[in-house]
Amino acid sequence: MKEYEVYSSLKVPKNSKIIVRLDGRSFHKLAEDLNLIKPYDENFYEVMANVCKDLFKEFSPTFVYTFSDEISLLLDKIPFEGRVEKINSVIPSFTAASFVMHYGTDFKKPPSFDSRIIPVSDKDILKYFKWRQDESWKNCIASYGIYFLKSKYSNKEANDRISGLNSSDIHELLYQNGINLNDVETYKKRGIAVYRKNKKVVGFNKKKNKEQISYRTYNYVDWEVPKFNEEFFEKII
Ligand SMILES: Nc1nc2c(ncn2[C@@H]2O[C@H](COP(=O)(O)OP(=O)(O)O)[C@@H](O)[C@H]2O)c(=O)[nH]1
Ligand SMILES: [Mg+2]
Repeated sequence: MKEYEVYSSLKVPKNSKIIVRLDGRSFHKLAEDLNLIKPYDENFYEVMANVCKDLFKEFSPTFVYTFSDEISLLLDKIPFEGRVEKINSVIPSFTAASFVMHYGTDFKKPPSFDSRIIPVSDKDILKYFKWRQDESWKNCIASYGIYFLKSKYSNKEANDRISGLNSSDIHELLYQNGINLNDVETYKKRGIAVYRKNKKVVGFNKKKNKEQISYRTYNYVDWEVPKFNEEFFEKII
């Protein structure tokens, strides 16, 4: 029967880094069920950041990035010998389980995440994460925009109005009404990243009878990421 498992030999390209992107399934519904605060629920973001930390510990990616209900993992060391079925099943199920554990509440329905694999060359990495960060910013504008319009109009009217506006129109509309998006917290605009950092450790060398400095790596959750640029990624990758 083993020969019926026709997809089991499908593998990611050899010698290529990959990005795995996970996205919460029907999280607009889950947001309603859990009464998530609009436009941004800080606890939800805390939970997603903790899920990223779990992913970091389990799969040793080089970089993890999250905003809204999505997470991207940059993997240098490819797990499961590159088997697509394994990567696209174990990582999203681990993610959903971690999400439930950190949320610590009763769910109306079990949450799930979809998963896709994107092989990338080194020059694509910055391009990819800039693309997702641009989406984070667009999402920020749209979320504040619809939140504001729904505070003034019916849901239908608010939806109709926002569909005729592009991001800069919404930004301007909010600004005219005293909401300056430049002042909102960085993570809402630019997302959250997890990566390795060096920590300076000052110890004492008894033999030499003097202080000794060493460096230890640790997993850092960055709530204040800059606009992604080459310099930022040079330090990480
Ligand atoms: N209220 C609230 N909802 C959120 C927050 N973050 C994500 N969401 C919801 O999650 C959805 C994610 O978008 P998308 O993946 O396109 O929708 P999906 O197909 O329903 O998962 C958003 O449309 C919101 O409804 C948050 O901080 N607060
Ligand atoms: Mg989703």
